[in-house]
Amino acid sequence: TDTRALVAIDLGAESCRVSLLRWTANGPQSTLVHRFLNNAMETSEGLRWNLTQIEAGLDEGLKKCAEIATEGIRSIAVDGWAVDYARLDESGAAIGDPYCYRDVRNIASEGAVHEILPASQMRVLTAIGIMRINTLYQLYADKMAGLPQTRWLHLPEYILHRLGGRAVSEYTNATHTQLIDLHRGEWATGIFEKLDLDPEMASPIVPPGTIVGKLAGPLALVPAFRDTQLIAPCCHDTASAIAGIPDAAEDWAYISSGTWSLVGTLLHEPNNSQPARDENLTNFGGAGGRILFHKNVNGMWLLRNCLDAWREAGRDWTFEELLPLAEALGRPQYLINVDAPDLLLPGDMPARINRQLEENGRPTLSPYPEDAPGMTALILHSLAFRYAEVLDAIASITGKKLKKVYIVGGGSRNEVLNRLTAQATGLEVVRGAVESSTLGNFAVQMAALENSADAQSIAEWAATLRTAF
Ligand code: LRH
Repeated sequence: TDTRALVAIDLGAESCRVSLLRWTANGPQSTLVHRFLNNAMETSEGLRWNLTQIEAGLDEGLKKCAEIATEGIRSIAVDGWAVDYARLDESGAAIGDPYCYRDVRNIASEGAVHEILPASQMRVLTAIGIMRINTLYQLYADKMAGLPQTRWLHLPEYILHRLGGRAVSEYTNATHTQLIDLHRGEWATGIFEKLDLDPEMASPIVPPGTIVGKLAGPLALVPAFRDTQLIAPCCHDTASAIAGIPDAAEDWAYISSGTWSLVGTLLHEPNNSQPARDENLTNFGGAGGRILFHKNVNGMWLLRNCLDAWREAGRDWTFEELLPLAEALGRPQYLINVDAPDLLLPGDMPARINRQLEENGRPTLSPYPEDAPGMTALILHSLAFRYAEVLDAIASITGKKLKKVYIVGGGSRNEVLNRLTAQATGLEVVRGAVESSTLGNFAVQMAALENSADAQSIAEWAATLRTAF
């Protein structure tokens, strides 16, 4: 058997991670080899990701992996946040920095798209939830701005391509474009045509676990990287994170908790029923042919942006300090709507929250940052309440008798939120892996290399590798 190590790259909106899976005498071990911060930057040309910095960070991470794994590296796979993409020039290099899905340009493009193709019609066609962050609205925003309509690749697939892989659009990530026919698993060329977007600029769809090439370029000269395969895992980080939950039962829901909270359950078939459409629950592709049936709920984004605002106002609160203080305050009298569109935008979050309170005739929380525990309590209780609302809707729409909810991802470390979630939902909360996307990424790699990337092999590998974290 091949005992070389595996590398998983996980691109996050707050940080990017390069991890190594090695086979030791004590079983498989995953190590976080390199982590670097990420953040979209407000520029004169919109909210953008610094792609040069991301690529430099990954290069550094890969070099560190090669130094550690003297046994050699068998494969590399990349997952990351969905929807954002790089436009490519003739040579396959990115044209400029990619836009962030939170850029305000999508507000106008969403309106323009729906004038041509009404949201309700689009929803029936695609089974995908209508969200203005979806790739479709961004491609249309490019068009409205008169930007060149060149080939584009989502960021994980772009990284794989830059490392030497062929240009592909991995299926789980492709579903988040809102440009796919979920039933056929193919690009919905009709939608492209209606919106005068060129389907030829998208890349061929491949299933998770597809080997897309071999590492090429300068890194391939490093001895550990001889004959290293490049694999498209579930390139959508959330699909990877859910692939990292090895539970074959039907009685569980998930919350993939990071910048966003993805609140949902796995299905065997898409559910595009009227109630699912009314709730704007989305169907996305998952590992092994499963469907992620969920809703994007706000997440650590709210707290992260509050911490940033408080720091700028002179007080550098940490989560560790704030959480017990917030918990001690108990349930606030009023809650906020965590999914109000205004709270998805960057900027002074405490002010945005206060504005919402004010608009609803509630007393505001001031002055800050002194009132950070109060604001934190408000956010946590409001999130837990929203999770419960969404899970109730999911249970009634799917007819599932939910017993437990797995919480995976960085946000699962927030024990206060976990307790509030247990109270609000009445479900047993089970903590999964903090690095569940990386776990799912490795599981799909192993299934692809050793078996086939079907649901059962992926789940078996996820169970085997769970102990590596
Ligand atoms: C989480 C995530 C989520 C998407 C959003 C763009 O990182 O991929 O599933 O909706 O980012």
